[in-house]
Amino acid sequence: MNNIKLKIKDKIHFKINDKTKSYIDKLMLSIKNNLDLILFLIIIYVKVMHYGKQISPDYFYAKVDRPIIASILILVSFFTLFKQSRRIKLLFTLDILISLILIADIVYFRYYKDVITVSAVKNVKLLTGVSASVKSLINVKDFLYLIDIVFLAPIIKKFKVANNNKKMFLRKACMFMATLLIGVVMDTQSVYAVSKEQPTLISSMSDRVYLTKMIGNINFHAIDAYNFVSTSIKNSSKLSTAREQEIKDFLAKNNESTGTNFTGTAEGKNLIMIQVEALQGFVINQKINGQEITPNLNRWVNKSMYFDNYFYQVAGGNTSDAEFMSNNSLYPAESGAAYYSYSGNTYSSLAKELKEKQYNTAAFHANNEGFWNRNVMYPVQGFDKFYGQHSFNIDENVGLGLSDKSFLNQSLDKLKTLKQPYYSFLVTLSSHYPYDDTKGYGDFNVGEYEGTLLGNYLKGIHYTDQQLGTFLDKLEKEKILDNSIVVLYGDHFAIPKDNEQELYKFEKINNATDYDWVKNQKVPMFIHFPGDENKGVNHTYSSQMDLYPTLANMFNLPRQYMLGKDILNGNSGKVVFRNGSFTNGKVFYVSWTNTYYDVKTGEKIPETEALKAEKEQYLKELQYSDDILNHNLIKTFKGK
Ligand code: GP9
Ligand code: MN
Repeated sequence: MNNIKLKIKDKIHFKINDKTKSYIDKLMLSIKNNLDLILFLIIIYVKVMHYGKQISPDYFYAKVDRPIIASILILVSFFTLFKQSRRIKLLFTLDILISLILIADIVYFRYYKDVITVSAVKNVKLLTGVSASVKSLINVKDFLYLIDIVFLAPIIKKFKVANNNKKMFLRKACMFMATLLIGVVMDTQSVYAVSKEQPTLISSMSDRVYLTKMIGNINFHAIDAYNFVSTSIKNSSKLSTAREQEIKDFLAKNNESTGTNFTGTAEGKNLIMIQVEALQGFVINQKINGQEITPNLNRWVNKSMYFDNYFYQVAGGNTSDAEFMSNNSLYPAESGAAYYSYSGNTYSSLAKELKEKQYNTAAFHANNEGFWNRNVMYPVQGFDKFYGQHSFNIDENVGLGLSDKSFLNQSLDKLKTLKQPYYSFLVTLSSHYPYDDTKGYGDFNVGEYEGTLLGNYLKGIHYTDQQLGTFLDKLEKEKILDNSIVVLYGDHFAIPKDNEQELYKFEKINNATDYDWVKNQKVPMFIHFPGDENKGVNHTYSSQMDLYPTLANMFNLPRQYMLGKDILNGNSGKVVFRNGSFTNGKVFYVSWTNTYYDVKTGEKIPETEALKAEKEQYLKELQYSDDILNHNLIKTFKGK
């Protein structure tokens, strides 16, 4: 009996062993058949992770391995379709290519604290710093990215490729589908998570290092390449002659002189333009607990021509949109940031036109140079010099980076070295959302707002006001203002829609409507003339789109491609927002509810034929702006 039992056991054991063995054999064969793919996945994963750790030793997004693996799987999937002999060579070449990109990225990061984009490569001649010092930026360790290539080359030569059998095609197709699907699903999940956390980050590419930290280097370059190609296609596709003519006619009409007030009054003078981070209109001439929030700006507002109905119109490009509009009088991009998507275009920017008049032009902003693609866009817009993070001694941080105090002090020293006449464009940083870095400005008493976003903002903007005051006073004392025009304005809102109730409470607005929201989306803007001339308040409804035409008239610059208006001539109160909302100073149209409000009473009013036509006209103008950007029309028009 026992014997029989043993025999049966043996048989089963033998059978299992047989089966396991055949499975193991199959598995081994399958591993051997795909060894190149597996190895590629591991090698590239290690390299991309290593790069990620180098750009962010302090913080590395914990789940980044997921999008990194996903992106490599997508790459790998296409190679499953090739014969192994062919595939090995292709994967090897791709390994070399990715390694070189990683080396370039790491070298670029060392200088710019940023990730390379196609447009940066295209504009490499314009990039200051990195092109001049590539040698000194390269580290011997960087070549470790190529170490596997040295070892793999001889192995690949000797590697025996497994035999292909007839079933191969079907198997290949299944493998391709499976790998691609897994990669795409995993990648989509990661990209979706990023778009949930920061909705505009992917389209605007404002902070590329952060984005790369979240989705990995391969995904970043894939998105960037896709964006570049799609913009290039739009750029090269031709508009119909009729449409081109229509835009040309509109521009000609829109750029006609509307009067001679202030024409040429600033010619030959320096221009010092200061864009202030998150300076929103409601703080001007306001007090909290009996103290002025912005005592210095209030003082300078009184010494200047002050525009108290000046709106910001930024869209997906936020700060960079404010810069873009103020320097070009073109609307922000339909989606994303023009500073990123249209950095390959030709512009007739303020700096460019002033340069034609022998001005020296310089931009100052102490954040890393690649943020908002400034290192590309400043030269494109005609700035000879860009004093970015590398040009400043980062000796004190408040908020996002160098404190406004130190930034403005150091900028003043640099400004004094510029040959006159000059155009200096300064962009501040400290008063950046979420305004919770109280190191520099903790002692301003905001009473009941203590600990709230609005309270923190009041402290933050009070701090920046102090620094701006000191800067402007110094300019005056050192007689720089005798021969300079100073323009100061806020880039965009400070209080986001999420915190609107805090704003309404501060403004003592009960039962707020959309109109209460939109009418608060103003930023201060003033133009200071030598000797405090022309001081006073100008109530014209105006916007960031109007700054360049206004300055063009004052500095006698050609006005050909601007979509805004000269605020000091004519009586138009037109302000058009990127989402199609608009105001003309009498009526305010809110596009997201399709509602018109009477500016004087704040009451809703019905749409009239005239208002409808006006609305449609403004939508048309936004499309003209899009066409100008998408088809690089300024280049076309200039060429003709
Ligand atoms: C970054 C700074 C802030 O350099 O300009 O940009 P924002 O986040 O306000 O658009
Ligand atoms: Mn900003």
